[in-house]
Amino acid sequence: MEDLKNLSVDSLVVHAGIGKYENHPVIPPIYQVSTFSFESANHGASLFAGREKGYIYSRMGNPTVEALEKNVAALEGGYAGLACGSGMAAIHTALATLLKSGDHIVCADAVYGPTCTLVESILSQMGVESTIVDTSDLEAVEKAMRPNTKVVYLESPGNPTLVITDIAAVSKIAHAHGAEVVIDNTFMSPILQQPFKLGADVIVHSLTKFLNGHADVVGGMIVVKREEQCYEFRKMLNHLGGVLPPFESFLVHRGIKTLSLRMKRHCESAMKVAQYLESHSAVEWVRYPWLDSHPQQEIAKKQMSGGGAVVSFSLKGGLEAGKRMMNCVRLCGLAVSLGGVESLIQHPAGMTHASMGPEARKRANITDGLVRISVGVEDVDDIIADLDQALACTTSDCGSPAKVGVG
Ligand code: LCS
Repeated sequence: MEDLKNLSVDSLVVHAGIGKYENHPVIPPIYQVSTFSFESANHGASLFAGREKGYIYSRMGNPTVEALEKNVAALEGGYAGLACGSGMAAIHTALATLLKSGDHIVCADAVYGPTCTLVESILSQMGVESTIVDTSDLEAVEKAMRPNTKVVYLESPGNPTLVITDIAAVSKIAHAHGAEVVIDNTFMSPILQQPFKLGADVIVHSLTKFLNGHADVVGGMIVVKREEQCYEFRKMLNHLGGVLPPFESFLVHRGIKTLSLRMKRHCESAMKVAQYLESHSAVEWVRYPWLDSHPQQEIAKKQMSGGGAVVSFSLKGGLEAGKRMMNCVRLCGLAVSLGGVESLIQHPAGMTHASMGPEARKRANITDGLVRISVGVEDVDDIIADLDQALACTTSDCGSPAKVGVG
């Protein structure tokens, strides 16, 4: 990767990670194999002992998967990537590497619902203590730190409230207490936010979202910053076993080639959608990091280079009006997930964040009326026209129109 060092991220998306393969294909071929043969018994033993480099078994390493890992590591400016079978597998593997029984984690309240459940209900069964805080409140983070705190975990912007955490400031606090910062950079992708430059130690991604971008793969990635972190993470992934298969790796790597183009379009369109919603008389409030009305807009502009694709809002008619609107979209899909080329709309309290329970949602400011839209790359006027007709449904009896788009 030495020769890629001076390339901008727009070039890295296309070129990083691609190795040299038999017959010189310009992209990595799909090594759809579970196991690799040895030249001799001694060669096999030598690979297992780490005396020689080479492939053994695809859970332990595969050239197609490795190409993707190198690509994402280069985009994030990290030392290595570890491709996982889902975003949740990446989060679990990362936390299992860094935490043991008796340790303590400080976790942001505004995170993807199952992440909160993993920390509060599953890691706790393994003896890991947790404190959930609003990480945008630096005093609260400082107060939550204990002598046994090993990890501060956060998303910024948080899913789905889009609350922004000052990553550099939280990293300073964590490091002063000997803890590492793990950040889920899914909502921004390395195009819009580079957490290692702000002090984070480990980055996780749901590849399912922007990096793949085409709603056809579930995957995850851990990126470590330093060489010395690598061995323990790889060992944990290899033993927990939640790796990403070669075909999925190929698809994600293919998707990443257009990541910076897509992110530019997502940001432009999401800003227009956010402004449209903010001007609509049926809308109570809108959250989007680039709007002047966002309470942490200043920090957002300091650490991000775009507002992303996700817009959250609430209607004056509350949950019932929100449901009516979601039932009436025709171009936008009524589906969970985000970051794909297609616009998707969903209801966090009833869907993505249902597993957290009402108290955890209240703590994270996820109101029952909050609706989340992931703005895709369709013509933004078509997206706004769809939202406009769906909002009109909230005040008139429209019948139940059949969907013409996705979902
Ligand atoms: N991190 C974030 C920020 C996420 O939004 C998600 C999934 C995950 C991790 C987990 O990734 P997965 O295992 O699904 O690849 N978020 C979803 C959402 O908001 N709607 O559906 C899934």
